[in-house]
Amino acid sequence: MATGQIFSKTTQALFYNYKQLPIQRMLDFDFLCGRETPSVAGIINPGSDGFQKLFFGQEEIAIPVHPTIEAACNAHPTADVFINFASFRSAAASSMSALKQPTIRVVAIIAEGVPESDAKQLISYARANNKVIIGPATVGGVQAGAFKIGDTAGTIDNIIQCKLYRPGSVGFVSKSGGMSNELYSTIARVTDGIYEGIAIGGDVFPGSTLSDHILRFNNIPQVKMMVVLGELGGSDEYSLVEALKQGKVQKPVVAWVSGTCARLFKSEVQFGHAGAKSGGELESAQAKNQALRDAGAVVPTSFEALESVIKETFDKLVEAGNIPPVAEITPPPIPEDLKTAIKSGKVRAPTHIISTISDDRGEEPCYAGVPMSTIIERGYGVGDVISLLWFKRSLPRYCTQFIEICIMLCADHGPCVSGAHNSIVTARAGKDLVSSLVSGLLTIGPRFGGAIDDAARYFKDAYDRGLTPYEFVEGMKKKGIRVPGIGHRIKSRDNRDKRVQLLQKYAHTNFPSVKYMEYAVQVETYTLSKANNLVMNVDGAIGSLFLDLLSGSGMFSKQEIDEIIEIGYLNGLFVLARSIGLIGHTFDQKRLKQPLYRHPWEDVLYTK
Ligand code: Q5B
Repeated sequence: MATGQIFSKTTQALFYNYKQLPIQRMLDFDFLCGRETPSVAGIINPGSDGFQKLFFGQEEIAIPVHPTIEAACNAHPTADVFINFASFRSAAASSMSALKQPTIRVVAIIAEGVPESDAKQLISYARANNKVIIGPATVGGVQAGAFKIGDTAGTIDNIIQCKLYRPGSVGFVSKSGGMSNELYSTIARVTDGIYEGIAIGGDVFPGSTLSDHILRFNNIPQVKMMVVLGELGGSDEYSLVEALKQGKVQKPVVAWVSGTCARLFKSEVQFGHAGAKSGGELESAQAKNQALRDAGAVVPTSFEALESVIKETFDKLVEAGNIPPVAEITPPPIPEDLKTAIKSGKVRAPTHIISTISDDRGEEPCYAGVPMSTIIERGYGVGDVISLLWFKRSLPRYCTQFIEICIMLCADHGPCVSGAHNSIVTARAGKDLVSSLVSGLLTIGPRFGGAIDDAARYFKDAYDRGLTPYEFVEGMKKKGIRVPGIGHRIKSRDNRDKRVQLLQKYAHTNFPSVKYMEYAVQVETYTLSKANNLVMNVDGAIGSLFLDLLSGSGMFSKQEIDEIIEIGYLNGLFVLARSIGLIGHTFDQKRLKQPLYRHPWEDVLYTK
């Protein structure tokens, strides 16, 4: 066990298990104290490495993350404190591993419930190797103005109120972490504040004892008096009694052992800590308080009187000229996190994204303002969902059914089309679903499946300008543009595309007007007079019929229709539909365990 100071303003720690809040609190404390270097040198997150971004004042810093304790110690040989936020299951093993590192001097174990046999092994190893353990079951400790372990002393507001950003003259040690917060506040009220405060933890076998720290404080010149807060149960306080009796402690010690109320209970009482239970008479708070009083400690008559005896003891030291006045400093303000500041209405910040189609923040997600439950209760289909998310309105059933028919008819067109072929080849190359799907989708474009928007654009323009099919087609030819929506590799006048016929039939029956589609049919009649395969294809049918849907439904203004055509919504129908087939082809190949595809030589014309 160290005999003097264990922390300083340059102490750096390794933090085991990534916990954002306590690390950020340590760094905020550093900034408050005017430290030049962050007190956390590295983080150990078993199995992962990289960096974690945190704030050091206003600056964002990247703290290295290491996969093992050894790696962290090698990377940060001057970091000699190990702050262990492991669970009780792994705290002992990781603490032992840290104690065995030559660079580690102090190990703080936060977990509660570390098995006592493990704790004993850790303690005996630490004592034999002159290392300090704080905990288990502790919040840690603090050297005011220098270094703080994890969550010790709570929020920044509390730290400022307790003046922990600059050193005072009082060494404080307690068992309880929660009560240490209380006492930091009390001590700040009636003295010049804490020099160092340690919570040893409430276990039966603490890694370091109350007397270990009192003896240490005795050797630290800046500590002028000590305050001890013990509790009933165990015999730790008696080693302090012995030290006092043997004259090993020369500075005034104010002490209180809590748990005097245990006598009011008829049976044995166990308080919050594993070690805090009423045992034999000697373990009672009363007996320990009396023993400490007899040994020379200043012991009040009740916990309520503790504050006044701390004040009296401190005032005497001041009067005797033993404590020079502490220079008061104003700590720098810690910049508030944006989230917190926004929440409290102190600041406003521009958003980076604007979204109008869905909202997942409420009790249930909404599509264009329609809650999920309504979508289900009303028996909406995929067409309704598309109409909400793409067109931001509920379209009449005949429209959403048309959308669904488009999706169903375009879901697949066999393994030989460009998209399916790509997905098949990709799946056979051993790639995953998303890669196979995407490689198929990437073939969708002006020739394959992606001619719907252009078909709608050109048909609308030609129809609205009153062009005859002849003027339109020949005009396109002059410009060297193939009429989108016309022509097919295998479909022809005598082998019509059934999908086109089905769509036309549906529209004839359900749409109030099919003027654009009829115009497209006239264009087809003309193109068929040129070549047998210049039939209206599925892209042309959907493109022209969607124009009829948009203009005939009465749900869209002229400006909205122009915008939909301009932006190009309609290829989305083919992309969405064909994804179903491409995923199917990918699964099919994987199910059939097909080997790597290699195109046959015989099928390639090798030429110069
Ligand atoms: N010519 C589709 O061409 C295809 C012409 C034309 C005027 C035209 C072609 C085309 C417009 C784009 C379009 C969607 C490339 C098609 C789809 C989904 C699919 C696919 C599947 C599925 C076929 C021969 C002669 C040439 C050309 C002329 C051809 N098209 N003239 N307007 N539109 N269409 N794409 O058969 O004088 O000899 O030079 O680009 O709408 O993708 O099932 O496979 O569900 O998966 O290769 O249905 O029509 O004809 O290129 O040999 O041309 O006809 O200028 O004239 P082909 P080519 P010339 S549906």
